[in-house]
Amino acid sequence: MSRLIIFGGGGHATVVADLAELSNEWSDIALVDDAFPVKRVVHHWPIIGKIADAGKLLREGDSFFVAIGDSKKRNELISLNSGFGNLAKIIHPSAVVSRYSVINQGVVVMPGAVINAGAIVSTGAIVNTGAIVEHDCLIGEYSHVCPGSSLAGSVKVGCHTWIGIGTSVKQGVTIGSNVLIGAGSVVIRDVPDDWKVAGVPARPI
Ligand code: JB2
Repeated sequence: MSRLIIFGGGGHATVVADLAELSNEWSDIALVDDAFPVKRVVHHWPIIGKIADAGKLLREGDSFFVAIGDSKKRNELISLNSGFGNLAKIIHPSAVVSRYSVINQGVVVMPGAVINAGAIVSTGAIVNTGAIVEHDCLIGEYSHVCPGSSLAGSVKVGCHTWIGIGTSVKQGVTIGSNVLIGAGSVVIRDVPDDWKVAGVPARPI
């Protein structure tokens, strides 16, 4: 079993460390965060250095995971550190993940999420608590499906897109990259890159 170093010390890192501990896949779990050395512990997990020092702290065989909600930062840190350690993926034991789906490295799948057959979740994406990713969906790199959101079959989501909490997306809809979908939206039409939409049905804001 290898050591897991989690980047970040905020809410997301706490949840990810908890999940990683439950999985029993790693011998030790430690964090790196810019709050070091002022802050040295999150619950019982030690903070062992700053994020910029991670390259020096990662030893051969270590795994790492970037647990920072900001997708651009997550992207930057995964790219910077992939030469130093093995990028992990973390799946909560209560998530239902089809053996016919593909979950890439750097992805976290939170408690109670469902990912059905044929779905692809790309590097660095977050499938948050209780989210549903139906058959043949594609979640692009570093996108975030927030808690309780439901994507019906064959929905395509680009990269760095944020699907706000409790959103529903109709079957077959394509959502672009760098899109923000407001909380509680119902998306029934395609959404181009860089748009911000919200409401029922979702409209540009
Ligand atoms: O450039 C940076 C950065 N560098 C280090 N931008 C941001 N936003 N954060 C950075 N950090 C570290 O990430 C900070 O030192 C801090 O420890 C952590 C951000 O913590 P925070 O609690 O603000 O957010 P989060 O990323 O843990 O959680 C966000 O994303 C989750 C997915 C929140 O929106 C959560 O509510 C959400 N569940």
